[in-house]
Amino acid sequence: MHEWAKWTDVSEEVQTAFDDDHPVLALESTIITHGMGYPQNLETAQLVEQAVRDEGVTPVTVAIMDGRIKVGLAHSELKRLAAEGSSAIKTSRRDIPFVLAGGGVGGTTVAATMIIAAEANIRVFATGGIGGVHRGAEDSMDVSADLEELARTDVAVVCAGPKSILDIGRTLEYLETRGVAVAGYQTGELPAFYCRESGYDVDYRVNSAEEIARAMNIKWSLGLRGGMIIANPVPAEFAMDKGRVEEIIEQAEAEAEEIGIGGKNLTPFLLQRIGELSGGESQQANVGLILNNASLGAQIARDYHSLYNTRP
Ligand code: PSU
Ligand code: MN
Repeated sequence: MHEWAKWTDVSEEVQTAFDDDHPVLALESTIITHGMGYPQNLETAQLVEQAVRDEGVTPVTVAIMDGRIKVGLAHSELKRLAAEGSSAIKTSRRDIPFVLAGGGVGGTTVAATMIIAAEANIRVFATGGIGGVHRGAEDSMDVSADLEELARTDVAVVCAGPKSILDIGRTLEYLETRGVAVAGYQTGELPAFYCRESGYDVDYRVNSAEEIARAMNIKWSLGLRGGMIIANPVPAEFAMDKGRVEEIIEQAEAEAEEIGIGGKNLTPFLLQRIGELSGGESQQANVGLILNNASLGAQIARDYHSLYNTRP
């Protein structure tokens, strides 16, 4: 028997949702610790949680604090995590045991959040962007652990598509190989985070939260392990110009290479430089799309829960 309960604290709000058989939506925390600066990260995290509650769903922000896995954070904990920022450990699958053993604080990535959500029997998770195959991965072999997690862990992930710091074509090929479908929410074209278009098709266009919930249920009731990606385009009013995004990303990539940034530091470095180089425009887009994903994620969580209610 595994001992998740021994290492996990469930917040009061989330425990009440579990007890009352209320729908829940998982949220990650690397975006809080490494994705934005303080206090914008705290404000965004609170707005995201509120957007989920507004849909009648309980938000479950996942993190590690003082060597404990947190399934849901109290307000004071969320504040502490946000203030900790990048001095918290960016925690993916490989990091979980060491962050717990060291008694530290960790912002959980998409991969780690999926693992913890699945253990808590939470099937839907919303975030901004996922990791993927980095540009130049044919040399660096930098492929995010998020993609492997999507292949093995039963959680549906709502995001705004892969950010173009990634090699989008190779990311899609990798996902296809590992059996992970990419569904576009009300679009046939894969969105690319800051932009609504990427030039790539999604595997399936889905038009409603209920359609996604049905596909999730069929997948897992057939024993087809793993997650799926629901790509939700950034709202038009926050979308950035594709040419400008491309210029900024190329500059950020060149700087990363020059300074020799790699491994787990690459994604946070690129995100920070994009924010600086875009003069705040990217942050606005980031907040807009995350809120949009939180609402859609909550609708999917609600439909999946009301149709297939899987909590024991
Ligand atoms: N991409 C984004 N925003 C993010 C991340 C990725 O557009 O905040 C974060 C997520 O937490 C994701 C992680 O799981 O970075 C991936 O890091 P890496 O590429 O090192 O696997
Ligand atoms: Mn990486």
